[in-house]
Amino acid sequence: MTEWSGKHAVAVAHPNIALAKYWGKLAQGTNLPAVPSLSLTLAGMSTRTEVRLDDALEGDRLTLDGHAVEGRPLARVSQLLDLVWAGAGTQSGRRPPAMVVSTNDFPTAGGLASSASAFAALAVAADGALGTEHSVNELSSLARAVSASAGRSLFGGFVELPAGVAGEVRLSARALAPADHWPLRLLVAVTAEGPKAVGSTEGMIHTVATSPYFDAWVAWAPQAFERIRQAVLARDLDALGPAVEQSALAMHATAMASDPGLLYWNGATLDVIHAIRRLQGRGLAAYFTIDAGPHVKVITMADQVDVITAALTRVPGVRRVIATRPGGPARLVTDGLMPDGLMPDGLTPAGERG
Ligand code: 2P0
Repeated sequence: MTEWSGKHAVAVAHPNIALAKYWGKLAQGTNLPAVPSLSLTLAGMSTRTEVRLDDALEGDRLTLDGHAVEGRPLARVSQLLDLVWAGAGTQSGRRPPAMVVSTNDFPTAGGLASSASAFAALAVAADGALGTEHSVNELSSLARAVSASAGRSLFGGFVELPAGVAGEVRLSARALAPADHWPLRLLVAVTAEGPKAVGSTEGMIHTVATSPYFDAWVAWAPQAFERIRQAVLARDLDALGPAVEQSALAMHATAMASDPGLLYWNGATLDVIHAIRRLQGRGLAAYFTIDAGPHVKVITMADQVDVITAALTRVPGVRRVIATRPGGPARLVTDGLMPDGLMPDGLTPAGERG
């Protein structure tokens, strides 16, 4: 066994759902968002990723939900491993190849923010295995450079990611308020299985290049972000809900106006929106948001979860409803994959060795 072989770490991270949406990148720089975004990290869904270094490998390997994966997903994994290695500044020589094994307990690549939790978990596990000892802000910036929303999943609770400035290299998300700041509930109405047709990265590039509304979106997004930020700080759901819906609809309107138009919704997506509007008409506090996929996420309070879940379940085309709540940061875990027989479910915060 050579110097690196056998070194490993396992991390868990949660997806996040943007309340104020990110859509579009600056032309220059390392994956810098054109607009500020604000998200909620979700308990109840998670990605678990092991990074195991192996000098005997010819290159990195990736297994996702039990299947070997190559091509672009593997290239992005290698990109983040390289960034974690190089970013430490103290490493010399070639980065050791890694076996990366990742599992999601929710649908992958279907508009449920799987890239966010995937690259957040990978950043933490890579840092643990390579012994690079990055700060959480550095890991957020490195993950952001590969997938912007992943920069937000390094943190728990309510998280903000500023817009980038052309040419800057480091841009990390930051915690706005912890998970226990506000016990919101977020219900995911799953309206399809399988991956979406157009990935977020491609969709954004296409929108920036062809949508006549893109400049208006970039000009408007900061004020929407600020409205949402203030509503979160004030725990004011009556103010938050309409602003969240408008952010999502403005993002989708911008994407739909592309040439050819980008349409992430299916029929059930629209049926759920109308169902939510009817619930609002009955005085219930439930508000929708939609990402780059057909599922609808509904923000509400704990005491309304049962009635809203029942209403969502009655909408034809809704396959199931996943209940989530504000969750914690990406972190190292010690569990059954470790060969040395060390035990189940010890949790340590990001930054500590597992
Ligand atoms: C968001 N989305 O703010 C928005 C809303 C989807 C819709 O961030 O190209 O996978 O990897 O930086 O982070 C999804 O985009 O895109 C996303 P890249 P990412 O949550």
